[in-house]
Amino acid sequence: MEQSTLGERRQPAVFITGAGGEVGHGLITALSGDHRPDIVATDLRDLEHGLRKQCASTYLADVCDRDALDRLLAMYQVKEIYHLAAVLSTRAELAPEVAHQVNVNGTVNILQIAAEQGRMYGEPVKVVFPSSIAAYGFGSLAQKTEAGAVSEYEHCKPSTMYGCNKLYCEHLGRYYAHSYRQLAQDSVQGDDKNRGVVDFRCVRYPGLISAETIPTGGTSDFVPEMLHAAARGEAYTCFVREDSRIPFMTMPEAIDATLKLAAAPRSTLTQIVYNIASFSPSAGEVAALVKHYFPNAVISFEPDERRQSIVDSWPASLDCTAAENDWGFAPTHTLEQAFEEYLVPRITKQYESVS
Ligand code: AKB
Repeated sequence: MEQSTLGERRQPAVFITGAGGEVGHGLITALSGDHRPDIVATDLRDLEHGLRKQCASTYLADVCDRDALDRLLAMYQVKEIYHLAAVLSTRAELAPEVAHQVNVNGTVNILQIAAEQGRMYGEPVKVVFPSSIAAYGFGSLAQKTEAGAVSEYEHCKPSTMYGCNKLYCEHLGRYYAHSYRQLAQDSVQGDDKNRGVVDFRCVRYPGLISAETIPTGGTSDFVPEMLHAAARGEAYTCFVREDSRIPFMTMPEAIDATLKLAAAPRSTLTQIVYNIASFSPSAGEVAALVKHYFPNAVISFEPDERRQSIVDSWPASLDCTAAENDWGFAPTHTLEQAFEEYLVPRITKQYESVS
């Protein structure tokens, strides 16, 4: 059967892996608007009902199981993939080889599927990939402080398995976008900005703060954990020093930026990887704001030296000029605005509704 005929018989779809996670939670809601292809969502565990009903189909699937992914996607013409499935930095240090399996082999599976579908339909499949500030690595706090705001290609010497995984997958995505099977007779090369079989795009997420969900397994979790604990009236012991400083943004800003990159004409993109962030507070500055809004909050600081060293290896702030110039990235909030306009109103409402 002609490939094009085969293609016409399949349902166009947007495929999301790791859909039940924090980013997936916000992305599904943002994507499930009108005039969008059906959402096909997968995760290792069932999605909560509110997310499931926004998807055309949801499946339990492991991104490391290529056969399962092939069977699952055989019914769809995949137009876009948001590959969110990952083992984050802290959890990855407890099981580094498992993290490599999920973070790298899982991503290879997704890129291969995208390449095969891109060849089948004669148009590149868009793969949107969340990398991380974990892709950076500083050898000392002095080096981190001296570097200030870093661009995408400086100081990329990660000290965590998660950071190594994310940096390698950035390079893999560039390969699939521009050099895939470059010596094969039938290869479809990506020229400067078009064609090829995979249209790979990547944002490096900073720490993310959501009013709706609490992260698990990350090393930047101290900020959302601190805020949610205060909103629940629980004491919080912060695992990093008060002066610890890394870039953050709110989850809505991260989702908006991700979709803005996804929607950008490929011809306007001068890079594969883009930094995004909104503010770079210290843990102490966040604690002061939390106490301003939750005066009864009890926050103490007991640094965990090993998790502290991970945070100290990450940049204090990011240079987001490339994202601003290429596809119009712009932060929505300062830290203070984020608390006043989004975090405190939504988190208060959320915990009032459950109390
Ligand atoms: C983590 O802490 O591992 C993640 C990240 C910064 O990518 N939230």
